[in-house]
Amino acid sequence: MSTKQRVFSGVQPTGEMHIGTYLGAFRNWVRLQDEYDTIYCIVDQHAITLPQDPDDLRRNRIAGAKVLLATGIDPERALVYAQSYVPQHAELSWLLGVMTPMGVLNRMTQYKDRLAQGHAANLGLFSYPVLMAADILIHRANLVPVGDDQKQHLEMTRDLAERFNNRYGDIFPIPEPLIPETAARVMSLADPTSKMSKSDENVRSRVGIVDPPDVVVKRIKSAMTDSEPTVRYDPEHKAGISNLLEIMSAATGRSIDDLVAEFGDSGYGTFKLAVADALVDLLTPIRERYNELDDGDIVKVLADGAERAEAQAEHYMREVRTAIGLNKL
Ligand code: LTN
Repeated sequence: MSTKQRVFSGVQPTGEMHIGTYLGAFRNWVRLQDEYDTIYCIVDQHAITLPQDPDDLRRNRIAGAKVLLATGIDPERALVYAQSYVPQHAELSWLLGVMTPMGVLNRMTQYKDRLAQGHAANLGLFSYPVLMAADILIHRANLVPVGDDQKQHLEMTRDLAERFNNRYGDIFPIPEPLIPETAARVMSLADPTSKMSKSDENVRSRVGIVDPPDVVVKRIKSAMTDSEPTVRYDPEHKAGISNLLEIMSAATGRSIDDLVAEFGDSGYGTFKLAVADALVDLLTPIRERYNELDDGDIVKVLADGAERAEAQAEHYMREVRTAIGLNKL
């Protein structure tokens, strides 16, 4: 077995993947393949904690995996599969659930946000972080690349692993967060004080990873800015322009200072076109690969991945069941 550290992360197959997810996560996932034993999971059981149309869910699962491969995730190196194909996730989630205090789940900010957004509370939405803990622990992952919004869930995962180990012996490694040096935090183009989100009803708030160039240009041109004409970095007073600077910096690798030096006085129109150009350059190879990939091949990648993931998960689950006293005699 490989001695590399193991990395696990997941992405929900809900709607179109946008540049925030690419620049904040996938781009880093691609790099991690070189150094780690990587597992990337399409977490469709998490997706259904909010209502999903069945056909959309099937479609989004394929499209999501296709985007992953198009960005450079290589199924020969990384394990790519869908959560629902591997029943051990749900099984371990139950076993961890009996060790999870209600009070801990009640304090989860994502859960509280969902309720504040008006979603009806359901048991799955409440225990979402327990399923996430199961995703990570089922593979004995050591490292988990997550953004700020998932840190609390990862913290809870660590606590659960420790509680389990204290009670039943040393079974799970305690997973560490992996915060990339270069993760961009991309904000909404329509409201640059909130994160770019695929659940935002306003499609003008985002750029899709596989959007064609004319759409990229249109979205960037219509991005909300302010009325003072200088391009400078000031997230508090100039959230829109600062977001565009972040995006261009992430897309080109150039520093914000460097961009401000070039575009400071060039006017918003010129600057926006430069941002759009940089994004088109970044996204074009990804879009081309995406268009070449065939749905049938993706279905096969997910099936093969699930087979390998299930074998690994089942191997570890035997030990877990035995530790708890739930093994078949
Ligand atoms: N909740 C995460 C997706 C997710 C995940 C995971 C991430 C589900 N299971 C395990 C890391 C590890 C999200 O919405 N970004």
